[in-house]
Amino acid sequence: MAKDGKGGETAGPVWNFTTVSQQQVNRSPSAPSNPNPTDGATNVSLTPTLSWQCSDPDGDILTYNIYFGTIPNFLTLVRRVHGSTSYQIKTALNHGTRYYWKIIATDGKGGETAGPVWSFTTLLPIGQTKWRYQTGDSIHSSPAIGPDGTIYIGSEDDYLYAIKPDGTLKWKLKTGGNVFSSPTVGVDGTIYVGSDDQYVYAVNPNGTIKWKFLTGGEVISSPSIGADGTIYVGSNDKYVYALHSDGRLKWRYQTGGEVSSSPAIGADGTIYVGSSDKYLYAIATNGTLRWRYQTGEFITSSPAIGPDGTIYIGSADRYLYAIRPDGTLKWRYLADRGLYSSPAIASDGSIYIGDYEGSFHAITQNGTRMWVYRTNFPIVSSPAIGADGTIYVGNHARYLYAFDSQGNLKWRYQAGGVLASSPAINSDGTIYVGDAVGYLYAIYSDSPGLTVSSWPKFKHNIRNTGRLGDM
Ligand SMILES: [Ca+2]
Ligand SMILES: [Ca+2]
Repeated sequence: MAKDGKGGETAGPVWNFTTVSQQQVNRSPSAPSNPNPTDGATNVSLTPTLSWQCSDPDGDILTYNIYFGTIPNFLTLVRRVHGSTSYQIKTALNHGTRYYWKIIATDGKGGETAGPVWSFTTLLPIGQTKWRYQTGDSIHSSPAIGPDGTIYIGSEDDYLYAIKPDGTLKWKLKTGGNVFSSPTVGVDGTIYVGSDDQYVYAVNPNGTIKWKFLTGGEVISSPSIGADGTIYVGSNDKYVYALHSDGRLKWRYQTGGEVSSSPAIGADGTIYVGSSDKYLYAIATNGTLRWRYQTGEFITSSPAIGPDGTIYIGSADRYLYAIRPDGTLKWRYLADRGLYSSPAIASDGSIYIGDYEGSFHAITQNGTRMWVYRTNFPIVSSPAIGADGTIYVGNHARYLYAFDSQGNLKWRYQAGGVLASSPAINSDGTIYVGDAVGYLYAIYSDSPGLTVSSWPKFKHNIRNTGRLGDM
């Protein structure tokens, strides 16, 4: 009402308002939460069911817009579901891929709440090819993996190869003969390898020769590296060589036969190596003989060393020998045929080795048989044991086998040629192995690297250093 103080008076209309009750204000849904697969999950199925939790404070039935994709900022609406908090992806996703997803909840009354972006990674195609690289001739050499993930392997096309983790060539270095020898990588990245041209090569990580040392025979043995950087390697001239890291001769020790076995270095620096003269040798770091142990046939197998210092080595006489550090026999185990490959040791101390009959043996620390898997084709590849206990080994039937610790076949991978090369397991689960038609394979596995044991593979570790305790 307005008065002007002069008698004039005009009444306006009556206005009113009502307070709105809280029930009538629409409230937005809560933020979607509790995703499944959980945020950051790995090894997720290729057809996962996505689920989440969400509610509306008003009890509204919610509709969810599902955004999905491989680029977090560019997710696309793939589905709208009403009243349900799950959705199964029916078209298989890609293996080993990280996917991102987000839920936007709407209540049909204008209320809308977006959840955070979640992600998960699908499982890898276990037992399938990641890539393969073809060299010019057969591969009997076993791969070593450098600190940057480069894979080094020799081929009978006379080259040492450096292959990038994506399967492309980094460089190759021509030697004067077949490279049967398996490369070894030093802590500084230097690669050491032997060749049929009778040289031991030290190669810089860029593929240039640092030095080469001439022996008197083919170098099939794989170099091992002592704690002080000394390089130990056998030659078919019957000698075991100790070389300074600059390539000078430190000493050499003459055995009675060709030394294609690769040295294993014990905790005290003792060098253990087999010879075709049937003996296992224990040589002190100064080049003198500590002892030798005679087996019944020639030795091409390379020693593995147990957690208690026991030396395990196979002989062509069909026995796996367990020799105490003082050179006395602990036990011997009879295989089905000659042993030409090398044992590996699991985290519980059990020993694995394959024989030329094709039988793969699991043996306790006491020398008794745990199980045998008969592949029926010769095994000259040495096993590698994964962090999950899976054992990988190749055979002449062109298969790479994956056994569980009970001796059950998990899967097998068929290569193009005989697998005489011994597998290496990278920390990401990729298995590298070469075959007799010249391919280096990268194969997916679910073993996150090597098992923690005293000797999980040929040459002890992925760098092939052959020294107990070396990482
Ligand atoms: Ca609402
Ligand atoms: Ca050749």
